Amino acid sequence: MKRIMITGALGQIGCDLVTKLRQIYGNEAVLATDIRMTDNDACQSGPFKILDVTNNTSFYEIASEHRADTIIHLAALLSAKAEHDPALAWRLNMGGLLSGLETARELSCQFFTPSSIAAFGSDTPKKGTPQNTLQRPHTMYGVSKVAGELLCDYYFYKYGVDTRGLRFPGLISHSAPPGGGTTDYAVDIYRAAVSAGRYTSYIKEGTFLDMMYMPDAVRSIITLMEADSTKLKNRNAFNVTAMSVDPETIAASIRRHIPDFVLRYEVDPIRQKIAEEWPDSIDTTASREEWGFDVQYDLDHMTDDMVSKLTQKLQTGQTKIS
Ligand code: VAH
Repeated sequence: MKRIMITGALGQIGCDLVTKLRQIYGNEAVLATDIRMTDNDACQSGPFKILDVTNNTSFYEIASEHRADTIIHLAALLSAKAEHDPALAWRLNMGGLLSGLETARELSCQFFTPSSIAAFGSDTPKKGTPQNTLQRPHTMYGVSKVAGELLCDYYFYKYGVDTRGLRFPGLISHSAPPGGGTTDYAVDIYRAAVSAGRYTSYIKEGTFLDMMYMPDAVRSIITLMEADSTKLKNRNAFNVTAMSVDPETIAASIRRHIPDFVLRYEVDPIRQKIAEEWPDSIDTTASREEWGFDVQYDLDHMTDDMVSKLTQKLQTGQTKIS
């Protein structure tokens, strides 16, 4: 990776990934793009372009002008929003992916796009979910993730495009608010705990889901993209996770800092149904063996950092964090 173009740069992963890649490769080497511009650091600290990823011509022209050798394609509609408008989700998630893959093919770029544990369905083994197993999701987001994994495989085998991807769990970050996912509760709970000392969860107690702290997710993308291509057997869909938690386990970790933290429940049936489709805990053997995946944050280490960073933001009035 030398000259990188990122789509969806203002999203939850994009905000942290742009910052990290610019630290490593230099501001000018990392072009951030998104459908809109904001005062976010991704727009201010280096090159930024407005891009509708479903516009194939724009995607190609912007990548070519940047002389990109790597495309990191993050723009997508997440699970809860996708269930609200499945047709839009299909157009954006698959149309944008196809534009990105065609651009990567024509410009000989390396290509990364995330899959998700949402690529598994209710018939998939829930504990220790294997790298290769049944994938029959009943959400539009999950369908687009399975189709995306297969499309990226196709571009590798048909055209030799160096496509790579990770099946991410829920990702937790203090930098960017979540954007329409089902696991967003695991971000909101920290923001609410620090700002108000209480949170009402839309996901039921006992609903265990895989999660990962954003610094580990960003490091995983960079490690995978720099790995030896000849060693990647599962290249577009590596299972990665750091922990399996439910609202109660996160609350217990938060109470190590905020002893009076109160957790209540108002279950959202739509997002609860989505969450119950997903694994409790996935197996990461292939990632560890094929490209050296590891994590630096367990639940308590993540909580320590989240509470510290969000408290700093609250005290300095940096952002409205609740
Ligand atoms: C979502 N955060 O909730 C995303 C993620 C595994 C969940 O793909 O839709």
